[in-house]
This record gives sequence, structure tokens and C-alpha cells, in this order.
Amino acid sequence: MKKSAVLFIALLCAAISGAHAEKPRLIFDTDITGDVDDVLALAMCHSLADRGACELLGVTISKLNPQTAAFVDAENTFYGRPNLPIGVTYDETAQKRDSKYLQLADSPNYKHDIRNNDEAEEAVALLRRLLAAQPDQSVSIVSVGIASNMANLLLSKADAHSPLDGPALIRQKVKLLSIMAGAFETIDANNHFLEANVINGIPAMQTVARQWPKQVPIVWSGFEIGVSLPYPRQSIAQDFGYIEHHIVKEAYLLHSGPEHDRPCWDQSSVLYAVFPDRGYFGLSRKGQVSVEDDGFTRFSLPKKGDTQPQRDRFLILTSEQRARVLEAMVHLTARPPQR
Ligand SMILES: [Ca+2]
Repeated sequence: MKKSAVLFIALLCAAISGAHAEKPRLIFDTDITGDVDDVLALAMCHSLADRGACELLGVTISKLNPQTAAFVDAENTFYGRPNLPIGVTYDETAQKRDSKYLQLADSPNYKHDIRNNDEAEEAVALLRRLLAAQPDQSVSIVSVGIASNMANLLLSKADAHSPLDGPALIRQKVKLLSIMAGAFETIDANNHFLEANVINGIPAMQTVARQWPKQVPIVWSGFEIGVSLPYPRQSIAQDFGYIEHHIVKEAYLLHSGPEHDRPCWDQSSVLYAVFPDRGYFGLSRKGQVSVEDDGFTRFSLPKKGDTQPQRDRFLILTSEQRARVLEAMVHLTARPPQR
């Protein structure tokens, strides 16, 4: 073989292995209780993992409700991942929340082994165990609820999994925090909009904004992104009939009913984390997000001469992108399990 051919093959192998190494390793941190977009976002995580676009490492749950782990286990089992690790918060300051759909876990139509939250790991212990086992700077955390787990991870100390404290472990292992929280535009003429994931746990979100390492990027999906992406009711009616009982469809109908197009808040953070370079979203300039005492998220650009690393950006969506993103979300959410 000619030298140039050998070089070409070597470069090709390097490109292939490089591409493989860059596949996002996802942790999905959710407050799956009140709203149903978490259920659709978790379906997207499975669908993206099925097609090899990401590796799904585990799911952590940030709100208090005794049925969260059973439901997540049922959804994971539906999508062919019955042993995917699940962690639940033990933080008594985290919001307690009733649900309109978690009781689907009690249905005989959905198999799973975890029956109640006592059988799941504690969320921060699981986050630390998962992070410690991954290559450096390889993990994308998608956090789509209140920030209890992210704050408690930041406050965590060395343990059996890692000698590093929370911030050092995040610096070592995390590539991106893709978070749904706050608002970065005027919402319905209100330029001081207070978003639910922040106001349902203001101190925890303040801990994230203040203490998340400056070197590890955070991309915020504000309220304005999801609300401009209404999930079409026609998809719920027509795309999930490939199986008699579909946990995503049934959860959606229990929460929103058949006549509602639920905004895709949480799905936006999943899509960005897995495909940051596909042009689905635009990004703001780099700056800093602060969380004020009333829960308002304020984005500030660096002052002239500020040489500190700027950690935060927020998603931007044009009308052309909006159509593409919504179509991608529908296809990924409605895709039948591949395993
Ligand atoms: Ca959520």
C-alpha cells in the first residue's frame, strides 16, 4: 500500500474514533411530577440513545413524590433500558409535588422493578458515581427541573467514588450543563418574568448560578424557547398507536388532555445537549446569569476589561429554526423503542 493510502486510512480511523469519543454522555436530571414535558424529554433521550447520538448514563429526580422512581423505571423499561440507574432526591427542602400521571407506574400495562423511591439510589450519590466513572470532560448534564440535585452536587464532599468535592468533580468530568430555567426575553409584555424551575427552588438555583465552576459552560433554555415550541396534539393522537398502551401518550393525555399543545420546554435542553452543532438553536454571547432573591434570572455581559471566563449563554430561536426543531422533536418523541 502506498504511504499516502496508509496515511489516509490512519486519518480516517482517527476521525471515526474521534467522532465516537465526542458522542455526548447524558445524565437526565428531571422534576418529573407536575408537568408532562419531562416525560416527552425522557422519551427523546431514549430515542437519541437508540440511534447512537448519545449515551444515556442515568436519570436523577429533583422533586419529592414517592412515585417518581417507579414511573421513570417504567418509562425506561418501556424504552428497553430496565436497568438504567435512577437517583431520587432526599432533600427535604426540595419541592413536594403531586402528579396527574405518575400513577401510571401502578398500571399492569407498564413493567418495572422499582416500586417506590426507597429502592432507588440517592441522587447526588448516583451523580457522583456516574461522573467519577466517565472520561474527563465528557458528560453533558441535562437539568430540566428545580436545581436541588445540581445544588447538592455542588455542595457534595469527597466520597468512596471520588476524592474530589462537588465543584472539582464537575470541573473534571462535565462538558456542559444544559439547563431549562429562567427567562431571557420579555414574556407577554412582562420584562420581569419569574419562571417555575427557579421560583420553586430559588436558593438551589442561586447556588448553581453562584457556585457552578466558571470553566464549565452552562446553556440556559429560557421559558421563551419552550413556549414557542408547542407539541402538536395531532402527534399525540396519531403517532403513538404502534402499541396498545403507550406510557408517553397516556401521561400526556392525563396531564394536558387531547386538546392542548403542551410547550416543549424540557425537550429543548435535550436537543441542544445532544446536537449543539446542528444549528437547531442560536446562542447568546457569553456572560453571567445571576438569580435574584425573587427568582428573576438576570443575564449580564462582561464589563469592559473583565478577563474572567464567561460561563453562561442562553438559547435563541428564529422562526426557521422553530419549524425544524419542532419537527425533530416530534420525530424523536414518537419514534418506537429500538430495543
Ligand atoms: Ca421539568
